[in-house]
Amino acid sequence: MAVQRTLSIIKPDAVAKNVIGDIIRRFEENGLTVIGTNMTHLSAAEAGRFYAVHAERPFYKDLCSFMSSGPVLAMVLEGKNAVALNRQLMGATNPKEAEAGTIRADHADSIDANAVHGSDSEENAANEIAFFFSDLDLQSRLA
Ligand code: IDP
Ligand code: MG
Repeated sequence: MAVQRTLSIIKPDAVAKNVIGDIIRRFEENGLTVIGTNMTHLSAAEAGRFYAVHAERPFYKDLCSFMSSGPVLAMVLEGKNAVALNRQLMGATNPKEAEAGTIRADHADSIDANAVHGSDSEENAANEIAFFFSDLDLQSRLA
């Protein structure tokens, strides 16, 4: 398994619940390393740019409004198979379908307010990381 980087976002609902530490603990205990963090409050236009791939979906406007409703914590995670591993730790998009013990099963209230974002491919991860970070912001700690 190759070492990869992926983007995680702790969404406004989970930041408001003060569970940043619990979410990061799950990443670290499962072999992922946090190599960059950026807490920011996106404007609706910035959220719209980040989620441009969903522009035609019926939930796009609500998604942009939710993602700009409060601060988020964007993070770059590094580790073996990081893209799929992060998705596995997150659980399904709809928390009602998320496997027990996943971040969304434990912290998400609905398909809208679902606690975390995670890149879904290595290619999207590279683009999403570049949205929030410059290379100079990342501190790889590979042996
Ligand atoms: P993902 O976050 O698990 O990758 P995506 O399909 O990429 O899920 O959708 C992006 C985000 O858009 C979801 O996390 C969720 O917040 C929102 N979303 C997706 N599908 C729906 C829906 O059917 N209704 C409302 N919001 C949705
Ligand atoms: Mg997605």
